[in-house]
Amino acid sequence: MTIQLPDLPYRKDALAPHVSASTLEFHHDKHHAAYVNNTNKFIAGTELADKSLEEIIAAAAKAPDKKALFNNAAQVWNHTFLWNSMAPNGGGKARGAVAERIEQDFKGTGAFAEAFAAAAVGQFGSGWAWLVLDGGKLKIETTANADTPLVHGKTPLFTCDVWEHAYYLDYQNRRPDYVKVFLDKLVNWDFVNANLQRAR
Ligand code: MN3
Repeated sequence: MTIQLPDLPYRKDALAPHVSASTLEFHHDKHHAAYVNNTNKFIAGTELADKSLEEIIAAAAKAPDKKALFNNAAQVWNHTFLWNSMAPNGGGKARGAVAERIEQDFKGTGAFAEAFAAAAVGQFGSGWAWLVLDGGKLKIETTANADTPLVHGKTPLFTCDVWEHAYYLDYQNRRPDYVKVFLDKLVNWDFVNANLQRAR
């Protein structure tokens, strides 16, 4: 079994003008594809060759000599999760079950959006901002580089990629503008609710 590059769940121009077709072309067809290819090279002929992506990530996370495999495999997972975290006509006020949880755990949508943006903008260097379920509570977290809440016993609900390759073509150095648009226009609340439902 080899790890496959999944298709984007929408056309490359579906998120424009918030994320351009050109950004998605580089981000999916070059960056995500490279992580997939590297992962397959690392696992070829090893005991991990027939494992699922999640099993590969878990095994590599525990092995200090498999850091490069971890980085690539986790980035494969994080990017597939990212594509589904965004949707055309997404963003804005949370809907469904997660909306109630945001009210409870963050004292409202406005406070949530402010805290998420501060975390995403404040992540120094490359990484990810996440809404996760941790011990039954919603929390905002950031991870550096390829790190993922999956290996820290938390359930990711959605993520925003804050590596420069995610926004530089459209926003140059203006990460705060990109994060604001991500929250206002892109978050796929149906995906968030499906993840929340599955975690119960
Ligand atoms: Mn990326």
